[in-house]
Amino acid sequence: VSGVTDFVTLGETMAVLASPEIGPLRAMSSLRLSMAGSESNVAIGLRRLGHEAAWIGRVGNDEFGKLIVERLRAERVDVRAVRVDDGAATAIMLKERRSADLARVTYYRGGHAGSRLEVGDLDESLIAGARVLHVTGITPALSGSARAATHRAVEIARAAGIVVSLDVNYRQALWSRAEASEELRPLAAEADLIFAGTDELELLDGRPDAAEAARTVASRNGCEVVVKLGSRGAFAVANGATYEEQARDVRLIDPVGAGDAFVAGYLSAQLDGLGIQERLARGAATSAFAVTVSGDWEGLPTRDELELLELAEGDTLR
Ligand code: KDG
Repeated sequence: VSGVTDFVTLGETMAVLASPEIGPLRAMSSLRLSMAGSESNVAIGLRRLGHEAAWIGRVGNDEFGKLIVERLRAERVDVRAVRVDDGAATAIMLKERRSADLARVTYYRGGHAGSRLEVGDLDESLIAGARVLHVTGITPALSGSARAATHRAVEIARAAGIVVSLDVNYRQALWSRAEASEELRPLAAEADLIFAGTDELELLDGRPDAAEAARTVASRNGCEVVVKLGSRGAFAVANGATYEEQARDVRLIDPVGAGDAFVAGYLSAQLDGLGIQERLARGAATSAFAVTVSGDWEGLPTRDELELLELAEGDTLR
């Protein structure tokens, strides 16, 4: 089956309990309930930009699991391959605004439903029929079965000849740098497109200099490497050339999810057949939208909103 969807991804999505205000969590009298997961954040981003997108994962048979599936459905993400696991609860992520500029995230996710993802959960025809498979370094950190599922998904995608995208997304709460490096190097070798932060590139290549490491990984693996620099923008290396893009100058409210928004923008432009410079520009635009709103994905733009960034500060749309 081909042309089933533009984009497919897999991973763990959690319930989110977020502080509405700045300060330690214990000082709050209420928390905002939502959900997030790096991979489903990207799926929502692509969907809002008008692409088909599917998410594969497990949720618990509980209120949080229902919340996740309902929100994804409301965003029109394809959830046909989502499994409800009776044997474990949906994981939770706490988000604290410890200071105006510092977010702190705590996970309650060891052994929860999402980490029980396994090879049998993969919808092979959905993956093989997509144009892009996107995986992150979070999923293989969750469990042995989630790791095997990640590898199998990549194998299916490679066999079908579709683009394999990997976001390194190192999470120190889940594994050590040494473990991540050992696991992610072979995964990166299978990817056509790698997204990484500067400190994450070091996991794929010992070189401390990001530009040098990006060039080495790109030429060794024969792939495109995109390095996210946060407020300093991003650059990409492909076929020996380097492309740069500045970040948009916006007021930062919540940086969590900026990387996923960037990936969604970049992949959207790629699906539209645009070149690397335009992919970087769309990534910069989508991440600018994401960081100006609290929530990991709530601020992601629709396609017709993209141009709003060009309006002058303080403008009102009438
Ligand atoms: O990139 C943002 C994600 O990290 C967040 O939404 C939750 O998937 C998540 C994680 O593992 O931290």
